[in-house]
Amino acid sequence: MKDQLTQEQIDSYNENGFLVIENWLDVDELAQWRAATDEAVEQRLGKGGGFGNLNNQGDPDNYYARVFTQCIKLADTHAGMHEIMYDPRLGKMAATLAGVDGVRIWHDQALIKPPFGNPTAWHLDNPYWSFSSRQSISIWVALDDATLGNGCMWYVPGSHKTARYDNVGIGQNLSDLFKAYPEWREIETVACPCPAGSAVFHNGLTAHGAGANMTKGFRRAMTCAYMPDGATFNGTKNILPEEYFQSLTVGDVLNDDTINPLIWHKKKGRAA
Ligand SMILES: O=C(O)CCC(=O)C(=O)O
Ligand SMILES: [Fe+2]
Repeated sequence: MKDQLTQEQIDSYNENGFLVIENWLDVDELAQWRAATDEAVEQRLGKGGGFGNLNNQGDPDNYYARVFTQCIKLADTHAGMHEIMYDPRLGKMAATLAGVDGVRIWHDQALIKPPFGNPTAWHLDNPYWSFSSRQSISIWVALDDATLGNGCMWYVPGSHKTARYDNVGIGQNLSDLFKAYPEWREIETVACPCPAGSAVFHNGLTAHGAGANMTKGFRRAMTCAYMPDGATFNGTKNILPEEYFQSLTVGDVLNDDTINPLIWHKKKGRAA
């Protein structure tokens, strides 16, 4: 794993709101990530896989179900995925790029764009979540070559700097986000095709989307979203368990290690 970041990469992330690290995983690591993802997704979608509400395949014919198969919090139900996601090297890279002292896992998620899958409409991530931070960050790891033809990631560079908390759902209109941010229509978008095993990091306020999958193959990605340690509850439920959600007051620090494990902290090292 290419886990060392250069100042140039950090500067580029800060400037653009995203960063591609090609061939981030070596061949063996990629095989491990693929195997864990395939198995964890298969378990989750299968009968009795638990966490039934944490995938979007309830009606496989609806539009969103054909954007990608989305399975959330796989590290909670699959030991191999737990090992991958709790690797403090991921947390250190995320914290270093985000410029924060420590990060907690918000949620992991597999995003598998099927053959001939729908595009992923332009959107922001952080407004979906239960905390608001201009330094939230996600890692998106290509498990297949991500190409212009099968739905690689696209970004509006620099949009994280001017994003407000207005957002749109990932619906059928690719362009809805630009109704809220007409000023972004003037910015040249950037495509991020990359070989399998590459990592793409993005800020939770950077506008992004992905094209349709025009090919007969799958475009698999395994991702994880991170919350800066110390972030506070904003009133949104998102993935919080009902009981915990009910116990919170806006402004409370989201520091329950069972729900949002601290995977790396500058002072504490690996805390979870
Ligand atoms: O994989 C995709 O199509 C979209 C990914 C995405 O929106 C994300 O990782 O935040
Ligand atoms: Fe996203």
